Parts: sequence; structure tokens; C-alpha cells
Amino acid sequence: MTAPQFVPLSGYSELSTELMQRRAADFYGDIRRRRTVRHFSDRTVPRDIIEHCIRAAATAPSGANMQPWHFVVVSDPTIKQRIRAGAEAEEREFYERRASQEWLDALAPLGTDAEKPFLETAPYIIVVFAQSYGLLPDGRRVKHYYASESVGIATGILITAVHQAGLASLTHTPSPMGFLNEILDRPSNERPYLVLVVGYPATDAVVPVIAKRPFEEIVTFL
Ligand code: IYR
Repeated sequence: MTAPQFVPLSGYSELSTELMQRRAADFYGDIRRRRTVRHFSDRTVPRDIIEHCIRAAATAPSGANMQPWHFVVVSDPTIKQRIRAGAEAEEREFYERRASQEWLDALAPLGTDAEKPFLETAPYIIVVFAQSYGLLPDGRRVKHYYASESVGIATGILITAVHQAGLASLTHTPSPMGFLNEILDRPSNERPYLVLVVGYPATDAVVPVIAKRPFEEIVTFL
């Protein structure tokens, strides 16, 4: 067992109430502009922007601080092509056979289909892997706790960081995603959690007309 060590909380600085109110409102005003985009430009994006977004994501809290994630950033056109082929094969199965009518009806307002050209067009595909357990260099397993919750939080921060950097993203979840372990050569303790497509939106990008649920419906103050 390792004994805890503590240092003063030096990164926190208190803000005035007015500044907190303004910042909270401003942040909402900015994040509410985020839209999931399915039409990307092929314009390149400097890699350090993506690196910073991933560094931000990796500050997420995680179960027992195990940080049960790995991010694979794909810009190589050949690998993107293989990911697109793998994803579209699964998606065709999904749309033509696996999905229930209820599921297809729920997706109808989004206008999605099995064609995923953005997987080749966008400059970056970030594949987020969740590690169900860790592996020490000698092969021993380290237990991970709340891996899904932890990776979900990190992914939320990643999406927010990408938006705040001025780029668009798409959360994409071909299912099943096992083909990504093979293409990206990831070990068996990692499962693909989500694919985040990142880049500039196409100049003629459109987004579906959808709405967020009313605040009163999603919150209860007691
Ligand atoms: N994975 C499919 C289907 C899909 C499922 C959900 I739930 C979505 O919110 C969107 C799409 C696809 O990517 O098209």
C-alpha cells in the first residue's frame, strides 16, 4: 500500500460572485453553439491543437486515478480509408438488418445513414479506447474502476476542448467496433469507446433541426 502525500491546493483561485456568474453564463452561451457536424472540410489542422485537446481530456477525474484511456489520433489517409471501410461494413449491417424499427425511427430526425465519407475527409479521427484493466510491463494486470464513467468524462472534456479550440467534431459509434483494435493494433485490454471525428466543418455543412430538452424537464432543485 502507498501512503497518501498531500500538497496545498495551489491551482485554485477564487473568483468574485459576479465574475463566476458571468463566466458560467458565458460558458453556456458558447457551448450551446456546439453542434455535431457530419460534413467536414479536408483542411489541415495543426497537430498541436489536437495534442492540447487530448492533454485537456486526460486531466479528467477517473476511478482511483487509473486514467483508463488511450487516444489514437489518425491522420494517415490509408488508415482512415481502412477505418471508413470497416465502419461502413458494420453500419450497412446496422441500417439494413440489426437496427430495430424503433431505433431507425429514433435516428430518422438526424438523417444518418451507412455512408461515412467524413472518416476520410476530416483531417483527424481520434479513436478513444477504454482500458478495462491496465497492463504492467511484466504482463501483470492492474484493476481499473469505473472505466466507462472515467472515459465518458474524458471524452466530454475532449469534445468541449475541440469546440473551444474552434473546431467541429462528430461522435461516431460504429457498432461493434472491434475492427478498430485490429486496424490500430491495440491490445485486448482496450475496447474502442468512441470515434471522434475532428476538423473544420465544410463550408456548406448543414445540421439537423433538433432541440435540447427544456431545462425544467432535465433538472430538479431540492
Ligand atoms: N452508428 C450509426 C447509427 C447511429 C446511432 C446513434 I444512437 C446515433 O445517435 C447516430 C447514429 C451511425 O453512426 O450512423
